[in-house]
Amino acid sequence: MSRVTLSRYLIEQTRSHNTPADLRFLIEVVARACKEISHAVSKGALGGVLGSMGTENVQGEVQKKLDVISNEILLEANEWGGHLAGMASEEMDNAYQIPGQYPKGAYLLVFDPLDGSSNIDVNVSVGTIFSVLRCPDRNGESGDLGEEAFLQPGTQQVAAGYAIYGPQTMLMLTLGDGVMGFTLDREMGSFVLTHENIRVPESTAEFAINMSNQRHWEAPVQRYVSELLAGKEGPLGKNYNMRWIASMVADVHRILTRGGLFMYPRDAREPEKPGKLRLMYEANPMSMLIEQAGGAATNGTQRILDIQPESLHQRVAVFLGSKEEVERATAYHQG
Ligand code: P6P
Repeated sequence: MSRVTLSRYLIEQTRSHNTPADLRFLIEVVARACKEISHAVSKGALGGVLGSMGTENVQGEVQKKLDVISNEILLEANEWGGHLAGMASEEMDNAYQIPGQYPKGAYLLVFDPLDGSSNIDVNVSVGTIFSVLRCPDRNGESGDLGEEAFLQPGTQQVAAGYAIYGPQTMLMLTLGDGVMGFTLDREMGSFVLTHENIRVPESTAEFAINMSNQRHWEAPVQRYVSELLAGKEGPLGKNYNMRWIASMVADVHRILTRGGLFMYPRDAREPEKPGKLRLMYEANPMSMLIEQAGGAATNGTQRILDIQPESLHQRVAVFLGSKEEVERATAYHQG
């Protein structure tokens, strides 16, 4: 069978599921931007782009040169096409306004341009995470797009995905009709469909958490992780393996590929924060992908996609992956 490129997949989705042409165009533009980011990331030290900018983003995190470069690539690729009403990014305090000389469109694009960037200098997989929302009807308003237009629960996403820059560059995508994986053919410059209708196994024997934070966790997480570590002799009656890459895209990609449970719980280090990861451009897109692949995603007490955002950069606790373990970890929070 001839290879199905991303473009062909999107055209066929349009025919079978009436995917709007400007959504198809949006995905194509984001994919092209991810190819450019992949190219910049792969240069490493040869590209003079490793290391930090000496600045901090709105999260108070040190900005890597590639964080800023990746952010600019996505903005420049998307601002002129007429498919977006605005953009928001981990790297920018406020919503990005489409410049006046360009037409505006129906969608909002929210992204983490380079997730896991602390791993770049040590050559570990990183990625770009993106989420697509419809822009609410502006009732003829013409001024700047306010943050409130973006504050929609994850159930409102019309598309979500990530690119992972690893041994292969892959694009994982859902338009709400399952999860598809595309591998970048660098010779042709095309993303080629290599993984159709990805499914997360319902059960797993592998979990991912940063164990160094154990003393800071709340009681339900302490109990649950101790049971995982107790293995066959413990209440769960089986041995578990552990992975922690400290790059959400890489950890989630493993879970989409072979199952598992990813956890970043809230902890006592910053009790005023509900977690470390960001809702709008990390947890929501990843949760849509995981649910579309048959998995589950909660913040310990509720489905992540149901959370009504209150601010653009708000954080959230994350338990996502194989349904059986997400449900168990969540049940322990019910007391
Ligand atoms: P820690 C990367 O900075 C990130 O946002 C996620 O990609 C990753 O899962 C997490 O933080 C790692 O956090 O505290 O283990 O360094």
